[in-house]
Amino acid sequence: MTDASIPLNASHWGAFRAEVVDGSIARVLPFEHDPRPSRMNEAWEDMLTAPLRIAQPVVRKGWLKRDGGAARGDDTYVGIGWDDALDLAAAEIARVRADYGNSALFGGSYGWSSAGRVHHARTLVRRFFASIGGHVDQETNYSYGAAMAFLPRIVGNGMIGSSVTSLASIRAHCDIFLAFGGVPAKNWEIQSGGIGEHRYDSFMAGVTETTRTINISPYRKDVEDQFGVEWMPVRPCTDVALMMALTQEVVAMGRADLAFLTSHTAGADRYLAYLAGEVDGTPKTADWASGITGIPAEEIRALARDLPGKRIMVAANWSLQRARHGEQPYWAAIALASVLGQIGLPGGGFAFGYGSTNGMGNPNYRTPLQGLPSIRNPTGLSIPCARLSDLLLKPGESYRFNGATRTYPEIKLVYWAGGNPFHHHQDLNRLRDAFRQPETVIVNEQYWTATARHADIVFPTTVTLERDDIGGASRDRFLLAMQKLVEPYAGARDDYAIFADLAARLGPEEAATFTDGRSAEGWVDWAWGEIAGQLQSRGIDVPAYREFQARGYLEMPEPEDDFVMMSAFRADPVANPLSTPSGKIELYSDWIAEEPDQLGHPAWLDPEEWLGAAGAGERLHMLSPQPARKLHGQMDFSAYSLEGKVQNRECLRIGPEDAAARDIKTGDVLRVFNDRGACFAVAEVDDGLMPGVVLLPTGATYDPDGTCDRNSNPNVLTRDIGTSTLGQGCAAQSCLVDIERHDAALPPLKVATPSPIEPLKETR
Ligand SMILES: Nc1nc2c(c(=O)[nH]1)N[C@H]1C(S)=C(S)[C@@H](COP(=O)(O)OP(=O)(O)OC[C@H]3O[C@@H](n4cnc5c(=O)[nH]c(N)nc54)[C@H](O)[C@@H]3O)O[C@H]1N2
Ligand SMILES: Nc1nc2c(c(=O)[nH]1)N[C@H]1C(S)=C(S)[C@@H](COP(=O)(O)OP(=O)(O)OC[C@H]3O[C@@H](n4cnc5c(=O)[nH]c(N)nc54)[C@H](O)[C@@H]3O)O[C@H]1N2
Ligand SMILES: [Mo]
Repeated sequence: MTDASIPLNASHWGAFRAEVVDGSIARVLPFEHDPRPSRMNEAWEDMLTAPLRIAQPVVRKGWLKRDGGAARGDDTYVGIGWDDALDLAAAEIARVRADYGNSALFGGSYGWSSAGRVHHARTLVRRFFASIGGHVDQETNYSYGAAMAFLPRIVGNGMIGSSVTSLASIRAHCDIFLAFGGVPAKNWEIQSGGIGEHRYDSFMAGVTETTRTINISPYRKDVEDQFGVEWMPVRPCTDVALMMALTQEVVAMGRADLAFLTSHTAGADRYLAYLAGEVDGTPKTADWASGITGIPAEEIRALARDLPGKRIMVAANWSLQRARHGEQPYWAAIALASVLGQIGLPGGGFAFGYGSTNGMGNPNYRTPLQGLPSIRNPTGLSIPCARLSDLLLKPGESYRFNGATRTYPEIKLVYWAGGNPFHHHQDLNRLRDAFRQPETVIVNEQYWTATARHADIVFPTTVTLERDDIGGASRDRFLLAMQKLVEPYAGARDDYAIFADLAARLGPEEAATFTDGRSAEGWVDWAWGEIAGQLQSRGIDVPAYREFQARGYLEMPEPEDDFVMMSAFRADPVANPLSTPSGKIELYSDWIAEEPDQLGHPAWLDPEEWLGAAGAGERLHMLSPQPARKLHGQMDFSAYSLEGKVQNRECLRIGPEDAAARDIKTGDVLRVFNDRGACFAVAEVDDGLMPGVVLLPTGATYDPDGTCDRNSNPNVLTRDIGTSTLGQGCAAQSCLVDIERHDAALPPLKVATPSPIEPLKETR
């Protein structure tokens, strides 16, 4: 039993209580109200004192000698005191700002950082740069960037994120739940901001209780076996063809909901003409889709026959759109739900992300959260986040994004805090070249990540157990107190203190704008005041902050739980139009038709790297899903993460036929490669995988030796290209690889130990 008097803290993988004895963690206990706590909490002890924790500010030797970035990623560091480090960094920011202007400063800092809202690193980076005249920022995200950019024109705002039709509505009304990408349990270990309750079991039990559920995915285990759902294996990046064929078969049966198409959609005639083959001579039939998806045509026809007249939820994970032309399966899902007349009905329609993160389908508790207020970026400049390498490699070049043409500014200084681009970006060897372009790279990190190893100045930062904060998520029942439990490790300081000290060195006005006269503790008090005000206006009793902290959490009242996406629009599309150009669901969009690679309606557009590609030959389609034992690259070094590895390398799942064809068995060391790079992994033969597809999760720390990663980071293999000019999202899932057994010894990992650091005196 968890003792509720032990202090509480929280992370993106859950709340927990931690007992501290003599300044170090003796025990980590699950939060008493969490029905399925994550084992990732076991990593906390390693995270506090890991050998990879950064102990002091450091500067790269080559940078001190003005090497122009040549040795970035391969260099030695020198230790330096805080005052000197802050002086160096502030002087460099001031120099770049004076010589080139604020548009030469990049402070994108995409990344998940930690759960607390006050110490949210990315918010602090943005606030810092806004306080000193602005910077180049990043917009959209890696999770569902393609959807963020284009969905507003198709179905209006607010259709991506957590506002999906509730589980209660699905349980009560849905007949068939089409789960494109499944509902993997491991993704439900995570929820941004902090989790009180992991609800995977109740979600899946609720859906499957009354509803026929079909896991449409290359991987059977994208739904836990215990729920006994049907499995329809589909080749990666081809869901759009299946969705179009289902739509066309329903239309051909005379079962399309023409009344709904007329009253609630625009451009249906053009899409239906395309499906009928009137645009390119190819009707998008089950037989046509079979050749693309690998699903027998009769199975597609049988499923199409089952759909009309029933309540259907077309659910797709975010993974489907992290692929070349990832906009298309989402648009085709919306079109399928439209042709079936399901949108806005209880338990029906479309929704994105039920399988992507904890709490999807939860009621909206409106759990209030408050970080530091943002300040408008004076330059107004940003890039779609996944165009990072292009930004650094192609200054002055123009590109299309979201219906407009933009130009990449020339970046001289990169500042990152709270994210790990050498974990998250595609084609890491290209990113390594890109990171050698700027004059200076500054990183705030807790650990010697691959990104810290590519910086010129590294500031060691605290982890959540070393500071007070407030966490939670709007669709979680608990507002969570995050209590400081231990003093900061070695020389680590809060990001807030680092930015406040840098701002002070850049000028009094800068400092005043950044801090607004508050310390970090002052901001926590302020945030609590804001939160308390919001709760009191809803008639909720709020304790004083200290009392909240002592209890560890505040429980939100149970709200109404019958949310149905787009129900008001369904009921009266004239009174409640969508925020699209036509006010309706756009199945044809003039705006999209103007892009050179688009047809203006959902379409099968060649994803280039997929199993049906000309020249795919014997290559395998590598998917790089989210890792089960960690959050992205975080905790890669923890015992819990290592327990899932073999020989310190990540396991690559491969189907029995593909393994046999390559003489591979479980436990064999593999070299995975393509013309962008190579890495190592250990085979795990898995009967849940369809032929031709392998899974290598993200998260292993990039450890480059030329273009080969000594470790298992799939992003040395993925392609660095936008989903399309619409969304410019991350297209990691469109990736072909070769695999061979590697019988020679594995190279030792350099990233298993901290970067080499020398005392400063040797270089000055
Ligand atoms: N191939 C492939 N690549 C992908 C994906 C994929 O599916 N396939 N998925 C993509 C997706 S959806 C995402 S969201 C990204 C995730 O990519 P990231 O969000 O960049 O990954 P994290 O490892 O969570 O990086 C957060 C970093 O912040 C540090 N950190 C934590 N707390 C703090 C703090 O308080 N202060 C500071 N300064 N640092 C802190 C952590 O140590 C960690 O290194 O990856 C993307 N990349
Ligand atoms: N444990 C854990 N959970 C996480 C995270 C983590 O780091 N660790 N990260 C969180 C974050 S930031 C995000 S954005 C979400 C991401 O949520 P998702 O993007 O939904 O997650 P993925 O794990 O990339 O993919 C889920 C499944 O989709 C299937 N899939 C991939 N491509 C295709 C395709 O083309 N068609 C079909 N039908 N299926 C496909 C794969 O089999 C994969 O197992 O996960 C969150 N949850
Ligand atoms: Mo994400």
